[in-house]
Amino acid sequence: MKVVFTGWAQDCLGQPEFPELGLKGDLSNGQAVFPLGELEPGAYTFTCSMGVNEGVITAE
Ligand SMILES: [Cu+2]
Repeated sequence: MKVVFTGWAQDCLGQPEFPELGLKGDLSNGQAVFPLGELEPGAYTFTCSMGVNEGVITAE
């Protein structure tokens, strides 16, 4: 499984990460690919690099 963020964002928003999974991305090329492997079912938070803005994906 992978998650792909596309677009461009400034400053910390351009460096999304999944802190629980230890994964950091970079949108400077307009795309950040997160190879998530096989996740246990559950909710996983992603944040900006400052950990302020956040969202959640759910693995089922
Ligand atoms: Cu931020």
